[in-house]
Amino acid sequence: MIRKNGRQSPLEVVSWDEAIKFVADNFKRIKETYGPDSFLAAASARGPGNEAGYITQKFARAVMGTNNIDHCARICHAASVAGSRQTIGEGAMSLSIPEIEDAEVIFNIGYNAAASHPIVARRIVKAKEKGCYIICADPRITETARIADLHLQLKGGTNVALTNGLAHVIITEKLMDTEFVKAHTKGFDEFWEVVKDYTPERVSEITGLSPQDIIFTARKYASSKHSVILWGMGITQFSQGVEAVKCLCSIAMLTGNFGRYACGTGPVRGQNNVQGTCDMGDLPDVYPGYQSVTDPAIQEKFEKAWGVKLSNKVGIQLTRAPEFVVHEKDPAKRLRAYYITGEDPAQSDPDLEEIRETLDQIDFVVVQDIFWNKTAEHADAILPATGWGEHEGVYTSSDRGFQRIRKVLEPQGNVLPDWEITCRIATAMGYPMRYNNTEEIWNEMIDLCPKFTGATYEKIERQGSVQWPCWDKGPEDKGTMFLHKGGKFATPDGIGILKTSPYHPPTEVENSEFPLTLCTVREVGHYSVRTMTGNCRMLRNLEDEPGWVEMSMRDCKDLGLREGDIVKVSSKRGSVYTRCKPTERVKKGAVYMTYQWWIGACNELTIASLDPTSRTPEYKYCAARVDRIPDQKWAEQEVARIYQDIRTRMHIEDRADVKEEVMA
Ligand SMILES: Nc1nc2c(c(=O)[nH]1)N[C@H]1C(S)=C(S)[C@@H](COP(=O)(O)OP(=O)(O)OC[C@H]3O[C@@H](n4cnc5c(=O)[nH]c(N)nc54)[C@H](O)[C@@H]3O)O[C@H]1N2
Ligand SMILES: Nc1nc2c(c(=O)[nH]1)N[C@H]1C(S)=C(S)[C@@H](COP(=O)(O)OP(=O)(O)OC[C@H]3O[C@@H](n4cnc5c(=O)[nH]c(N)nc54)[C@H](O)[C@@H]3O)O[C@H]1N2
Ligand SMILES: [Mo]
Repeated sequence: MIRKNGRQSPLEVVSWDEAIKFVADNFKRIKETYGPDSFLAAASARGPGNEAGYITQKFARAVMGTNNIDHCARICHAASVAGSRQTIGEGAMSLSIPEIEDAEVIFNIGYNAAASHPIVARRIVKAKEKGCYIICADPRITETARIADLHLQLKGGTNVALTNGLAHVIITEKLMDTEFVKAHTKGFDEFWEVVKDYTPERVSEITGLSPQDIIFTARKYASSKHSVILWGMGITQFSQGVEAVKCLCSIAMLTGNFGRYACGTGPVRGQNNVQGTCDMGDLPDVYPGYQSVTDPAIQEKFEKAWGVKLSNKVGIQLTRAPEFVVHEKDPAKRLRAYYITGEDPAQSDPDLEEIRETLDQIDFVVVQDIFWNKTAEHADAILPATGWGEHEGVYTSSDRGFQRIRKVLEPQGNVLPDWEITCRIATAMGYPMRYNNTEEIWNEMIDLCPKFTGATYEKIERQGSVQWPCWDKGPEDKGTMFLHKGGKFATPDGIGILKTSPYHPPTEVENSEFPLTLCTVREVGHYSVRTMTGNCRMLRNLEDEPGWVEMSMRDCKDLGLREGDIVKVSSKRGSVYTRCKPTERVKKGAVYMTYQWWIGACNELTIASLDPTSRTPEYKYCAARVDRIPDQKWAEQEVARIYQDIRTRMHIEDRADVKEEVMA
C-alpha cells in the first residue's frame, strides 16, 4: 500500500513492482538530496530471522551509505551489551540457559522470568528443586520473589546503590577471589574508590533494605563458585542501566564466578531473535559479528565483499530520532527517511506524543510488517511480510545458540519474506542484491564474521543448535557453551575491567502534582506491542483493553478505588484510561502498567530520559498520578468508543463476529 501524493492522500493497494519502485525512488531522492545520514533503518528482533537482519544492515550500509541502523535492543538490553562489553568484553549471556539448573546461588535482579520467559523460569524452578539458593531483588512480589529464599524488595530505581553495596561487603569482608582478581582483572583501585562509600547502612537508607539482608546477600553470593546473576529490564531500563550492568559483571569477577560450568552473568534477552539481530550488526557501531565500523581493516574487508565505499562514522541510535527531527534546527542534519521493518515505535518508544510528532515530520516513512500496527498510520508505504512459519532462516537464542526455523505454511495473500523485499528495493536502486535462498545469505555472513564462521547450516542441522563463538567449519568445533573459559575475557588483552559509578536517583521523581511512581513491565498473556496477541481472539478473550494498573491496597483505599474501576493515569506528558487492579504484590506509592495496551498505552506517560551510553529509556521510573472517575458508566462508554475508533483506524477486520465481541 502506498500514498501516492503525500501523507494526506489515501493509502492505495498497488502491485509489488509499483510499491518497490515508489520506495526505491524516494530513498534514492532523499539520499541524493540530503545525504546518506538522512536515512535511518530499524531492523526486527521478531519473525524475520538473522538472514533478513543481515540484509537490512547491508541495505543501510552498502546501499544508503550510512551506519544509521538499529533495532529494539536499544530500548531493551542495549545497556547489557554496552556494560558487559566495557567490563568482560562480550555483550551476551556468559552461560547457557540449561546451566541455570545447576547453579548453587541465583541472584535474580530486575527479571521476572515467570511472566517473560516461562521456559527459563522452569530452569529456575528446577534449580530450586536441586537445592539452589535463590535471592530475588525486585520491588514487586513476582513469582520468582515468591519462590525465592530471600526477597530483596528494594525501592525502585536504586539498583546501583544495591550493587555497589554488595561489592563493598565482598571487598571489606575479604570474600573476594583474590587470585582470580589478580590474574584476570584490572581497575580494582578505581573500583574501590567508588564503592568504598557504599556501606550497608548507607545503602539501606537508599534502598529501604535492611543492612543485614545486604550483608547476607553478598556473603551468600560470594560463598559459591556456581553463582549465577540473572537480570532483565529492571536493570537496563534506567538512565543508569549501563552502570548497573558494569557493577554486576564486576561482582561476578570479584568472586571468580566466570569461565566454568554453571556460573557467570545472564542478561536474558527479550524477543525471540533480539540476540540474533545484534549478532547481525543491526546496530549503529558494529558490522555483523560485533566488528567495529571505525576499524579501518574491518571496513576494508566489508568494502571488498560488498563492492562499495562504506562510512566509518558511528550511526545514530533509534531512540535519538526525535532529537534529529523535532529538536533539530539545522535542516541539513535532519532525518528524512525512516525504514521500519518489524518494529512499532508509535507504541513501544517512550513519550508517544513526541514520537508521533517525529514520525509526522519525517519526509518518508516505510513500514514493513506482518500486521497493521500503530506506526503504520504514519507511513507513506506499507510492505507486507511473511511471518514466522512462513519462511526459512536462523534465530539466535538468548544464550548465543543459532537455531534453524522452518517454513511450514504457504503464506496467504501477496506477501514476501522480509529479506526479499529489502533485496528488491536495493536492486531497484541500482545495487543488485540477489539470493536464491537464506542459506546463500547465511554463507556470505559467516564468511565475514570470524566468530560465526563455523556455524554452517549443515552443522546447525546436525547439532540442533550451534552456540557462538564457533570459529571453524570442521566437525570438531561444536561451538561454545559458556564464555571466558579459564578467566580469559573477551577484551582485547583478555583481562576483565572492574567498573562502576556512584548512584544517582532516576531523572523524574515523585512530587506533589504527581505523587506516585510509575513503572512499566510485562504480563504473561500479551506480547510487546500486541499486534500479534491482540489479533488472536483466544488471548483477547482472556484479557482485553483498556488494560490495567497494578496498585497497592492502601493506595486504592485512599483513592476510593475498587478492582475493575476505570481510572485516569497521568504524567507530565499525557494521560490514559485503564482499569484499577489492587494487589498485595506492590508497595504503596508505586504503580505498575504493562506496555501492550492501545488504550491504556503507558508510553503516553513514560519519560524519554536516556542512559548516556546505551541510549536506553528510563521506562521503569517516572512520576504519575491516578484519578478516580466518578461516572463509571460514562467511562465504560468512552473506553468502548475509543476502542472502536482504534480498531477502525488499525483496520482490524470488520467481521460481524468480531464486532459483536467488541460491543459485548
Ligand atoms: N513502557 C515500556 N515500553 C517498552 C518496554 C517496557 O518495558 N516498558 N520494553 C521495551 C522493549 S524491552 C522492547 S524489546 C520493545 C518491543 O517493541 P517492538 O519491537 O516495537 O514490539 P514487538 O511487539 O516485539 O514487535 C514489533 C513489530 O514486529 C512485527 N513483526 C513480527 N514478526 C514479524 C516479521 O516476521 N516480519 C516483520 N516485518 N514484522 C514482524 C509485529 O507485528 C510488530 O508490529 O518495547 C519496549 N517498550
Ligand atoms: N508474555 C510476554 N513475554 C515477554 C514480553 C511480553 O511483552 N510479554 N516481552 C519480551 C521482551 S521484549 C523482554 S525484553 C523480556 C523482558 O523480561 P523482564 O526483564 O522480566 O521484564 P519486565 O517485566 O519489564 O521487568 C522485570 C522486573 O523488573 C522489576 N523492576 C522494576 N523496577 C526495578 C528496580 O528498580 N530494580 C529492580 N531490581 N527491579 C525492578 C519489575 O518489577 C519486573 O518484575 O520479556 C520478553 N517476554
Ligand atoms: Mo525487549
